[in-house]
Amino acid sequence: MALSPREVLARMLLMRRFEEMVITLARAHKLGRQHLAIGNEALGAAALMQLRAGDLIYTTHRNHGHMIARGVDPGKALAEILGRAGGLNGGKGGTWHMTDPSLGFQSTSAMVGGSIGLSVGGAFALKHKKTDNVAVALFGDGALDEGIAYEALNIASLYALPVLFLCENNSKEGEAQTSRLATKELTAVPKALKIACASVDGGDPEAAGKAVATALAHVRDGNGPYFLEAQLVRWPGSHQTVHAFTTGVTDVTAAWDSAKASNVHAEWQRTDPILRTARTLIARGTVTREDVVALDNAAAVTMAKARGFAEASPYPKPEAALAGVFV
Ligand SMILES: Cc1ncc(C[n+]2csc(CCOP(=O)(O)OP(=O)(O)O)c2C)c(N)n1
Ligand SMILES: [Mg+2]
Repeated sequence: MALSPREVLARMLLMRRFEEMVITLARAHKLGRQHLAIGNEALGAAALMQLRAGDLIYTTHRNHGHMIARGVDPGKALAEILGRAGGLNGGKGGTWHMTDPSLGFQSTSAMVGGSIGLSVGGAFALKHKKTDNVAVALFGDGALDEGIAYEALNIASLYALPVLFLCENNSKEGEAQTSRLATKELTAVPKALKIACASVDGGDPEAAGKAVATALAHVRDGNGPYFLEAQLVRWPGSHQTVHAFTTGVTDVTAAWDSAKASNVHAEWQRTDPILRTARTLIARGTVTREDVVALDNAAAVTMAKARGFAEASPYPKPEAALAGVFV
C-alpha cells in the first residue's frame, strides 16, 4: 500500500516539531545530551509508517524521530525525556533508551551497533514463530565500525533471517565518516556477506518509501535480510552537546517565500527534507501552501499539548527505583 504524500509530510512535521520542543524543554529544564533527528524526517516517516503490528524495531541514541514516525505518543515520549513517572518507561529510559513495546520498540540501545545485534535476535525469534513480521535495525554509518555489526550481519545472512538493516548515513562522501571504515562504500559490507542491498536519497520521502517497500517485500517474502543505506544530509546542529536552534526555528513558509528564506541558512534550507518535500508537493499540486501551514500548525498544537502533559507529570517515587529490577 503506497503511503499518502500528505500524511507523510504531516508525520515529518510532527517529528520536526517534536525535536524543536525537545530543544525548548532541554533549555528550560537544564537537561543534558540529546541526539536529535532533525534532517532525518523523510526517511524516518517513509520507513516507520510502513511497518505492521508485530514488527520489531531496534533503534539508537537518535531514536526520537523513529518513535514519533511510528506513532508513539509524543506526550509520553517528552515525559520520558524529562525523567517523569508518566513517561513511556516511567522516566527510567530517558532520551537514549526509550521503548514502546506496544508499537514494536522492544529495546533501544544507545551503544553504537547495539541495535544491529538486538535486531538479529528479534529476527531469529520471528523466524521460529513462522510469521511474516520483520525485525528492523536502525543505525548510523558509525555502527559499521563496531565488531557486533559484522557478527550480526553474517549470522543474519547465514540463517536467512527476516531483518531489514536500515542505515542512516549522515556522513558526506569524501569527508571523514563518523565510522572509521576502510571503505567509503557502506554497501560493500553487506554485499560481501551476500546480503541484498541498495542505497537511496534519504531526504526524498517518495524515493525512500519505495526503496523501503522493496526491502520489506524482500524480507517478508522469506528471502532473508536486506540492507538499505539512506543517504542523509547532516543537520548542522547535530554535533552539539546541548542543542540550540542552530538553523533557526523551522519556518515552513521559507519553502516558497524568498523573504523568509535565510541567507545564513540557505544551504540547510535547500536540503532540509521538510522544505524540500513541501516544495515538491506544492509544485506537483498535491498540497497547497495553505495545506502545509495547516499541517504545521496542527503539529505545533500537538506538541504544545504534549509539553503540557510532560511537564505536569510528577517525578517517579523513590520506591519505583526497584520496580522492573529482576536480580
Ligand atoms: C559502543 C559505543 N561507542 C561510542 C559511543 C559514543 N557515541 C555516541 S553517538 C556516536 C556516533 C555515532 O555515529 P553514527 O552511528 O553514525 O550515528 P549519528 O550520530 O551520526 O546519527 C558515538 C561514537 C557509543 N554510544 N557507543
Ligand atoms: Mg553518522
